[in-house]
Amino acid sequence: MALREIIIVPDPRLKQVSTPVEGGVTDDLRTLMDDMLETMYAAPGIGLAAVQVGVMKRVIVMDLAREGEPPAPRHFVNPEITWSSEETVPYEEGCLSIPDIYDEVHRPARVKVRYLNYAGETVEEEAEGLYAVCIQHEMDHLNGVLFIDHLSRLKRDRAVAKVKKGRSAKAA
Ligand code: K1U
Ligand code: ZN
Repeated sequence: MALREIIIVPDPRLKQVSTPVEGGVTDDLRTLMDDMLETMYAAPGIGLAAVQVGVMKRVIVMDLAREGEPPAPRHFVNPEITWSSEETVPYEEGCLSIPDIYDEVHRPARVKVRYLNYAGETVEEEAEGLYAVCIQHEMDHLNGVLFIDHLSRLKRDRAVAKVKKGRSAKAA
């Protein structure tokens, strides 16, 4: 396994739509997902989309285990949201590609998601709570959408400016 670099706003790759995986779940794809999980745990984070390590494929990893619980890695290849609830809920989101910025986003409270798992099997399940929030945040990444795109233009521009300023201060 290997750590990969997480790309940060305003990297233009974060605004691109990722491409479906063709040919099923291969050993090369499993290596990518292993690397993504290692990178996500090191960050630390609870989810990561392949685009965030510069790979434009429709692949997501996630682990929602709480501190003290055993790891519970999840792998999503070509995920699709097949149903969303009318009811929405707010959640204070963060993003590893927008460091140190957190804000409230409203999203459907429950979704149904269909995807290929690590073994290449098709899974369809209903997500709620943090799982629903996180899968929608990560699916947004696959479509070139960031959580700050759900905020006002003023908040979005301020967030990007703050990240840029932080990075130039670190580089100096
Ligand atoms: O996609 C990402 O950038 C990862 C992001 C996922 C996410 C967080 C919150 C709501 C929706 C999606 C993160 O993991 S940000 C870091 C984070 O939430 C966290 C870090 C350490 C412990 C617990 C949470
Ligand atoms: Zn994110």
